Amino acid sequence: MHGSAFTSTTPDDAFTEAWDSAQPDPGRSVIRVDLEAAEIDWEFVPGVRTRAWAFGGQVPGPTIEAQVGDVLEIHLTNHLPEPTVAHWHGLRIPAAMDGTERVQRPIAPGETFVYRFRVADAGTFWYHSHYNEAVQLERGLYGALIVRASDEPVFDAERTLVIDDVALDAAGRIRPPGWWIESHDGREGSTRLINGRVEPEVEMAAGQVERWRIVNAASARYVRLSVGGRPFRIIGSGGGLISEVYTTTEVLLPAAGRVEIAVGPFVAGETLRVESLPFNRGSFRKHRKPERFATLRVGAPAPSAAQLPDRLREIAPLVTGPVTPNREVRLGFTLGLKHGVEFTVNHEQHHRADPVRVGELQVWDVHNRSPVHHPFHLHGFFFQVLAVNGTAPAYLAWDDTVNVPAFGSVRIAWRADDRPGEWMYHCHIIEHHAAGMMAHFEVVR
Ligand SMILES: [Cu+2]
Repeated sequence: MHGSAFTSTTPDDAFTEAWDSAQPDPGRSVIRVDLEAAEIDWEFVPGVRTRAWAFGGQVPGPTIEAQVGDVLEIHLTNHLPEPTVAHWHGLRIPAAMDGTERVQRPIAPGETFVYRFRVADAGTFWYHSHYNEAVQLERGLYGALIVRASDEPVFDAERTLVIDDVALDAAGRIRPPGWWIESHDGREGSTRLINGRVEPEVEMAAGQVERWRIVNAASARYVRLSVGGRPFRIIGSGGGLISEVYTTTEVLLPAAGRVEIAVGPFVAGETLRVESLPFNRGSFRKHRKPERFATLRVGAPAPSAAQLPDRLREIAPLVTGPVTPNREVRLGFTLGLKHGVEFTVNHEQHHRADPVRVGELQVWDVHNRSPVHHPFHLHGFFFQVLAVNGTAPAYLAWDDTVNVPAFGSVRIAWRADDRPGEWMYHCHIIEHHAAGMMAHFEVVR
């Protein structure tokens, strides 16, 4: 990793400033959450006890819920045998609270660290370890984080589905990280999980419409989500509600991606497969058949009070006409001794990128110079996708994670609000990130 001094403030000063600035809006509150990271026994598969690592004694960790304008005060105690940190994926919080090794000393075994920040945006976010991630994320150190606005669309029910997979050996133990194929593909396990359980059954009432908040917490797996092949409506992405309802029968969730969908109504007695359709992301491991994550059973009818407007949110486009990008990000790879395949940004592992000035429009072309897809994640800020392989997306949205297709490119636009400090972007295939496909940069005033 490249050493780089903090030029504006020292981390301690930045941390104190962030702490002091975390005040709830009028009428909102400070929500204290006590989280313990510890080794537990967990039944990913019923009857099979697996040593896992978890927040709050469960996989996923407890869903943290708040309203826009609340302050979350999260006391994280580390009972693991090694250090950890927690990253608040998608939240626009001060750099000092971002939960990476760049902005804080890792939390040693036995230590407690307190994160404190105001939540500014409604949406489906998640938290996860950002330390030794190939091990810690795989073992279960992740959870959902839901922030609601005061005027959400009305549904009959809401559920949060956190997708993952785990690679278990015959004795039910999590396999240690592999080498050549796994360093290229990233870790994929054949035990497919929703909310920490293998292919669970989900039941909903006939005639009702539910809001499903879906998080892909897998280390590497892409999920081309289908609900029995039926149409569903996309209402949200990584950065909250999208501009207008988009009806489809499938949606691609790269690693770390989130989507919110309106599901139903269905007829009593129906059984639907919640599954991933075949998808080729360029990995050695192929997904040629649909793979089931859950079974949806439709029970007795119940009255519906769901009201979903077509227009969900006003999103002002950051770019309207032709525009010249001010930065190129090139995702590439090289062969090396440490991981077999070393992954790079602009030909450098753990790249040091140019600073970004507060308020200045950023238009970045992210080029993928490799034969595998990469999910590009920007910490701490939302961007708008302007084009994927030259084509504008179907709807306007805010996102923090976007798939960059193999040998393809994505153009994004974003603007840093006034949160100076050290930030990063990286591929969210955990093994690619670890092997160098990441960059640090500073946001400066
Ligand atoms: Cu990657």
